[in-house]
Amino acid sequence: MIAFLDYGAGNVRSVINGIESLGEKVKVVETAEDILSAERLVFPGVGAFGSMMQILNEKKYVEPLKSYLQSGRPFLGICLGLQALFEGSEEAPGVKGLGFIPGMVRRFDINLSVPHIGWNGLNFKQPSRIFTGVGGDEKFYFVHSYHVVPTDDGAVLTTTNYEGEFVSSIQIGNIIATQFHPEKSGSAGLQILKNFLDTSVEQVRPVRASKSTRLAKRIVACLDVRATDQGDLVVTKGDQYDVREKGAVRNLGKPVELARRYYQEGADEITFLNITGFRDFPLEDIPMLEVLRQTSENVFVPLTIGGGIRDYMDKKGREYRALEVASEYFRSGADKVSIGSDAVLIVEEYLQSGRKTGRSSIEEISRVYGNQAVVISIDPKRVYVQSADAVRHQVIETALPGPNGERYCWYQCTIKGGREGRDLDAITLAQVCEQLGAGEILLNCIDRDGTNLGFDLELVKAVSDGVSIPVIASSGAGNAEHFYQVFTGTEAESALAAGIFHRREVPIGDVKNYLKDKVEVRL
Ligand code: 1PR
Repeated sequence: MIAFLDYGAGNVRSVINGIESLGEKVKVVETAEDILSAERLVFPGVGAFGSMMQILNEKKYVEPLKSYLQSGRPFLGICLGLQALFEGSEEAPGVKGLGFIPGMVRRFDINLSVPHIGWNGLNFKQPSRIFTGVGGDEKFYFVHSYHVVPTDDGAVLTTTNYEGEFVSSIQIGNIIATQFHPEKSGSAGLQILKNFLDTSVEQVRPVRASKSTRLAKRIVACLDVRATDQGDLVVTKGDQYDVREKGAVRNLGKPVELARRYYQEGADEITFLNITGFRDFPLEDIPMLEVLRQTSENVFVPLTIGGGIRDYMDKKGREYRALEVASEYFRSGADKVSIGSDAVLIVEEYLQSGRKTGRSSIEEISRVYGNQAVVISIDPKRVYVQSADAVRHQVIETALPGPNGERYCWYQCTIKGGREGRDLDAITLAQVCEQLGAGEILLNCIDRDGTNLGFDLELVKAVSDGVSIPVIASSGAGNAEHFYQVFTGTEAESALAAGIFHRREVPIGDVKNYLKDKVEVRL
């Protein structure tokens, strides 16, 4: 039996699913005694250092945890579960960590996008039993803005390169902790979990082919989900957001099955967009929560869910915070939530008042679960103008002239699934959302959606040059070359497709094989 410390953090369900998929049973810690009497303890954490330590103190888990660590029994910390072992963090000045390892947690101070999100490799610094069966060139999934800095290297198990070199895991006897998420790192991650669970496996030190590690460009599979007129929840796909064919909602398959297929085909992430979420009450949208729960049982790559995340009042007049909706999605297996229409309204209000309320969905969810857990889904469309100062929005000069030869355009934001245009441009939206705490931009394009004409490179370039958080290019992918163009022509860290995957026109494997000698990808 594995003792499992769930302090109410984000997506711990996937760690439990990972352990149970390996045939082990988990007992969730409920008392300090459960920690003290544990034989093996797993401590995963997603979110913010400050709120984690606050909860551990409130639950009086700090001293039992320190005693357990001193006992030298098997311990696996994941992400914040690693950072908690240190003395403190720049993320929460003055808040004490467990202090089991001398050193601090520091924010990345680099020119690359922060958070560090995606698949990166490991430089192996000492042998460990968690590496049995690990070849050395595998990539593992990271999602964090802070990294540990031990005062001496004795505890360092692996490092990873991201501009500089940072510590990506530690080992002191049976105490092992990783910054990366084994439960979200596909079969390589499950191997690490399996090794931790089996204390009899031997210590090995894999040898890496290349000198340093590199962050891979991510290929994301997107499932636009909605109910048919008969009420069945299906994956659909729009042509410029129009999902109807001969009046009926296009039905391209069942969400859980398609997500499983894309996992097996090598998708680096899977995104579910509940495209009629703006109409529904997400917490009453049981089918969508069920899709997430079922998917996370056997899909071990990151899951993002979007659609309808906002504060709302239900039929009985009961008020719900977006944070409650997000928490339910995280507990159901999501790693990130995507906010669409609500983000546009929040930014409009911010630009009007010029001040942060601290109560917007972006601010509240990122404060509790960390920036990296909040994605902003943008649904823009091109508006051509005669000159760069024709409108008060951020305008670009375009190489694709308008219907009347216009050489300038801006990207108008929309809400409610492209149904309502707003007086706001996509670049400004992305920049303000970053200031409010968002960790990633999902940049769709209504003009290119479902066209197979390729990504709108000018849009992706304009937005990815304008923010320092990662950008996912989306809409219009028709072949593998389009991915090459967006990864070499813009700063986008990821690229998403839907139609070509649903219609089996270009399998994910073909995209990766095409890219593999050109840009860094996870194979
Ligand atoms: O506004 O917070 O309720 O969220 C609603 C979410 O649903 C938003 O993220 C919005 O992007 C999405 N959405 C709403 N309506 C539609 C629609 O299609 N009618 N789909 C929609 C957005 C865009 C991509 C699509 C790519 C790739 N779909 O996600 O998958 O364009 O497609 P392609 O590769 O086939 O070109 P809220």
